[in-house]
Amino acid sequence: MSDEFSSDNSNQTFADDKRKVELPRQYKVVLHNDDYTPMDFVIEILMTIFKKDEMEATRIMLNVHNQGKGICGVYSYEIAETKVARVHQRAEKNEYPLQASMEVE
Ligand code: TYC
Repeated sequence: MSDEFSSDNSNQTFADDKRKVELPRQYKVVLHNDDYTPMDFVIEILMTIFKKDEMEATRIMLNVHNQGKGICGVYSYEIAETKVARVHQRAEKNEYPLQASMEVE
């Protein structure tokens, strides 16, 4: 064996290998402000779906409230998509207009 499939793991084998390693894309989940969703509900969403502690959840919620939108986390495509869907499901169930979206990091 002569190339990357070699079982020789010495660094020399790979020292001049400049081939690019492509990392999977990451996606920001963005929360959007509105005039109707209660602050406490948004904090609850950030704590349960985005695993933030109460201080961080409050900080993110107030940032979204004041700036119009804000990042609540960065994830792989599938995880980001699932979190956006969970936000919308829970908002709809409670009849709030809360919106989330995803953007390429
Ligand atoms: N603006 C809302 C209020 O005053 C609170 C809010 C914060 C709503 C963040 C959505 O993503 C949001 N009740």
